Amino acid sequence: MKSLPALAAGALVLAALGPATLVRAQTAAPPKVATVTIKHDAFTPAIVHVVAGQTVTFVNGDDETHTFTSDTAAFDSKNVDANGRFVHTFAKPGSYPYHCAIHTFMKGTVIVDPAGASQ
Ligand SMILES: [Cu+2]
Repeated sequence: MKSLPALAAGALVLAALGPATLVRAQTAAPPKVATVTIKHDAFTPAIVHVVAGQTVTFVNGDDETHTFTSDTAAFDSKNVDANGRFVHTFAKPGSYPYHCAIHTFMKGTVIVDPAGASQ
């Protein structure tokens, strides 16, 4: 029965931190990798938030070729075949709209927040 004291200690730590602290902890340590997946001619999620310096993995989950092409020439995957992927690291904060060069109705946006932002 060694797990019982460990569980109790964990519960005590959670109780001591409180909900506000938990939210701050999540903000300070965002996921290191964000993923956008194409399904049925749509970027999912259409809008993804990352922090400057983070890498976004773009996955073509369709059975046809697509591209991940920045509207402002910030990046361009060129053709990505079915089940292929493209990786880009967003160093600078800003809003990065992009589209598929083959199916121009496909649109998405990567929003890059400043690193260490308190929000
Ligand atoms: Cu496409």
